[in-house]
Amino acid sequence: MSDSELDVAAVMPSAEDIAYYRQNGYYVSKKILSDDLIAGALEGSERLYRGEYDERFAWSDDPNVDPNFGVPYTDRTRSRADGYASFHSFGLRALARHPVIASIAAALIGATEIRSWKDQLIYKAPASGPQENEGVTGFHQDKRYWPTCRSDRMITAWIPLHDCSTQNGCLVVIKGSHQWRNNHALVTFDEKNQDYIKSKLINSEGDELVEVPLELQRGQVSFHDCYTIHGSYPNVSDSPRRALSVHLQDGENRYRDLNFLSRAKPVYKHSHDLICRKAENGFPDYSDPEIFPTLYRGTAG
Ligand SMILES: O=C(O)CCC(=O)C(=O)O
Ligand SMILES: [Fe+2]
Repeated sequence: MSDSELDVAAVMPSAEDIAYYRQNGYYVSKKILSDDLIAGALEGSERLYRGEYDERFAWSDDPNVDPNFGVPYTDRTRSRADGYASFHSFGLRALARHPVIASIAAALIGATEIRSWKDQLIYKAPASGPQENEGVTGFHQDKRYWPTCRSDRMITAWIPLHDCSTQNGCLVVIKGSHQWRNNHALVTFDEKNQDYIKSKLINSEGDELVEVPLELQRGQVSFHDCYTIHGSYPNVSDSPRRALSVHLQDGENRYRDLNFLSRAKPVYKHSHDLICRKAENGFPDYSDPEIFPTLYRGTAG
C-alpha cells in the first residue's frame, strides 16, 4: 500500500467505533500507514539516535527541554524515550503529523480542530538482561502530566514501528478507566511495579479492572483518551520494541495558570512552556503554530 492508495473514508472509525471509544477509552485503527512511511520513521529514529538532526531549533541543545538532546543512544540494553523526536527527524515527523491520524482523532473526540501537543519516541529494550523490569511503562494517565492544559479531551495516538504483541510488550489499556477521574497522582510512567500501581488505583465507577493488550500489526495505530490508564510490560522477545507516541490537543485547549498554588515557585511547568511563544497575557500559547501545528480542521463528526 502506498500513501496515495489509502482509501481514507474506508479507514475512518464507524459510528459504532466512536461509541466504543467514548465508552471504553481506546480504539484500534485499521492499517493506515504504508510500509514506506514506517521504514522512513525507523531510519529517522536511527539517525536521531546518532544525534543527526534533520532540522534544529533554538532549543535543540537545551537539556531542560529534553535530557536526551544530543546524547547518542549506544547502550541498547537500556530502554529510552526521546521527546520532540518529530521536530528533529523528518521520517518521524511524517508519522506524528499524519493527516489521517489527526482525522481519526478528531472523529473519536468530536473535535473541529486537532493540534499537535507532544511526541515521544520510545525504545523498549529486550528484558533478557539483568533488569527483568527493563522497559516497563508504569500504568499512568497522560493528562496528569499536563495539568496546565485546560482541555479534558486530549487524545494519544500510539504508533508501533513493527508488529506488536504481548511478547514484545505492546501497549496495555485498562478498559473504561478514562472514567476513573480521581486518580490524581497517576504520573507513574517510570514506576516499574505494575502490581503496586494497580493496588493503588481508585476505581470510582465500580467496574472490574480489565487489562486489554493492544496487539497491533505494523501500519495500525491505537488511540487512547488522555485519562485512560495504560502502560506496558517487559519486552520478552529478542528484538527492541519501537513506537512513536503522539499526543494531540483539540483546538479549544488553552494554557491554565496554576501558579496561584504557590507564590514561591512555579508549581507546574511543562517543557513546552520553555519553548513556545507567549500570548498577550504573557502565558504560554498552546496554539503556537511552530510547536503545535494544526493537523486537522473540519466539521465535528
Ligand atoms: O509505549 C509505551 O510503553 C507507553 C506509551 C504511552 O504511555 C503513551 O503512548 O501515552
Ligand atoms: Fe502515556
